[in-house]
Amino acid sequence: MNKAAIIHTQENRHLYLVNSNRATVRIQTAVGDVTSIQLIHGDPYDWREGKWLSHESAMTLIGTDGTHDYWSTTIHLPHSRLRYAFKLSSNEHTLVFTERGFFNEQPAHISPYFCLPYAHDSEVFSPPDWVEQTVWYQIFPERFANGDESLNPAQTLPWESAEPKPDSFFGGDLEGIIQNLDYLETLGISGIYLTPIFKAFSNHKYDTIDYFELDPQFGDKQTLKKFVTACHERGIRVMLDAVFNHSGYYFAPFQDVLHNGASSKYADWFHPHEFPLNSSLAKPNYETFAFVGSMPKLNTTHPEVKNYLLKAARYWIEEFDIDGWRLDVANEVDHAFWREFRQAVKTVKQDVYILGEIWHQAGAWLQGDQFDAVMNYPLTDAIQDYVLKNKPVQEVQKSLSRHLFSYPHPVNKVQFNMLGSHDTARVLTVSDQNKNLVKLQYFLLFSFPGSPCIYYGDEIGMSGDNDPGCRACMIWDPERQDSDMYSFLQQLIGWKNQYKAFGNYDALTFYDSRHKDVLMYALSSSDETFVVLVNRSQQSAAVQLPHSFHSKPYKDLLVGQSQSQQTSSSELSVEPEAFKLLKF
Ligand code: ARE
Repeated sequence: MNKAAIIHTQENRHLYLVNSNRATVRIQTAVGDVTSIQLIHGDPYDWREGKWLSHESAMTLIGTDGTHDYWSTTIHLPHSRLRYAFKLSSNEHTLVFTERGFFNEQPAHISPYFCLPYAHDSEVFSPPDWVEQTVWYQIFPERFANGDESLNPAQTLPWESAEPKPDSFFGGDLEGIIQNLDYLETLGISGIYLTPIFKAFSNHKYDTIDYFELDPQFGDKQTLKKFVTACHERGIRVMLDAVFNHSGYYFAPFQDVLHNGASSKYADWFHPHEFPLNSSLAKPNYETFAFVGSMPKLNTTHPEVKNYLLKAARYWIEEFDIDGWRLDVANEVDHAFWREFRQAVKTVKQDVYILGEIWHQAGAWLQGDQFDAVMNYPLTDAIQDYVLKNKPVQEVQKSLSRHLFSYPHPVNKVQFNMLGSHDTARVLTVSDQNKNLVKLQYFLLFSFPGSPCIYYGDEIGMSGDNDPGCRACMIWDPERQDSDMYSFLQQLIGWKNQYKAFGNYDALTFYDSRHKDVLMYALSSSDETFVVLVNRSQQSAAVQLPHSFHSKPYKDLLVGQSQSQQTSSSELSVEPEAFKLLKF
């Protein structure tokens, strides 16, 4: 048995509370090395049965990432306390794995056993319950719709009159979004994420001038209240973008430090390297975002900065009833700040969604004390590895498993899943204008657990290279909108709303399709199971259903609801660049 490959930590990817009396325990073993695992467990003080830790629960092999097999079981905690160990069996022998190493027999003394001391309600990962069923729509406000020309900044260009540049203005505003809420409601989305709308210098507003004022080009606070109310009346949640890692150059406290240097009362609000601060922007002698002189990094460990930003975080919830905060450059702000941030905003609105912008593995922020979710770019990469980069199907399945099993399932169920954003090229562009492959990617996105997001304009077939190309004006001319893509995304949203196992399953199982281009997996929840077959190739693909589904009736959801129950012949053909969604 490969002991070195046996991994169990006290991190929530291996041990988490499902609720105050159920816990999920996971362990990793070298692929193919272990044939069965029994979790030995019990209450550390329960000697009443003459022996303690007297329970054994079989663990289920839930997947593999090619290096490790992943095992899991969920157990009842009658008294909220838990000590446990793993009895691992391979073809040669059985070992008991504990916090203090391996034993040939179950240890007689309690101390080697792993320990979950006490299951507190407050330590159950508890994201807002509305998120897992939410379908988001991301809007870059400057480019969605110009609803009030009187607000146009001086240099505003006519709508769609030019390719966007880093300093272009086209006059998008809140009124323009309000005027198009019918369009969004018809699409079926139930959440809108706006990139920053507070007073700032640029067209992207990530260089904040005032954290308590709207940017005048987007409208006034009355308009924001009207927007949020109109969204809520339609069952649409609203998430704003908080830029707390840095301010803008014209943020008054930074200007004060520029002019008064070390004697400024705001000197410690930032991270100066020396005084006077260099105002040339070219070579900032102070910490910034990404060496960008116009984005001085805020000292979020300073009490005054923390109080100022937390006051802003509460303000937009208290005054405008927003439903979520997307946190910019979240990984470069200290954890202590985010823990206080969570306390502050959840006190004001218990079910506010806290979404961190983190492009890498973010377990350290998702232990329940900071974020509810992160922007799930690693899932985007895995989907595009399969659909666009022709990565071997088995490798894709392994990387998807590695990613999904790096978080507790309750975290996966509320992750913010997207195929692109205002920071990436658009999905139709990276797919070389192949609409079928865009559909496959959006289908995969919606089928995985989490809260999917449509980037504005993707639903009508907009293209665009990376920033600033992906921020073009929304196309409102119906003649130039791809109504087929719009209908397809409506269908995906419909399936997510109708079927619990589509997008928020209890278990996902990958199967070997034995076809180099077909990804095959099952999604199951308590009352329904889907088998998904995706064919990325330009040729039809003949595949066998997994053996456990042979001769079971199913409904092919693409063929239409009227389809009678089909007896599942074990052989199926998947059309080129298409998918099958079979409901068993
Ligand atoms: C401008 C130009 C860009 C230029 C950039 C750097 O437009 O072409 O590359 O300057 O000089 C905002 C604006 C951008 C602007 C930027 C700087 O929206 O248009 O870019 O300010 O002035 C990393 C960070 C991530 C960050 C991205 C951009 O980790 O947090 O870089 N995203 C947020 C926002 C942005 C915003 C800012 C931060 C600044 O979403 O819109 O930019 O407030 C890999 C890495 C990631 C990296 C990612 C993208 O995947 O893993 O860490 O993200 O690439 O580069």
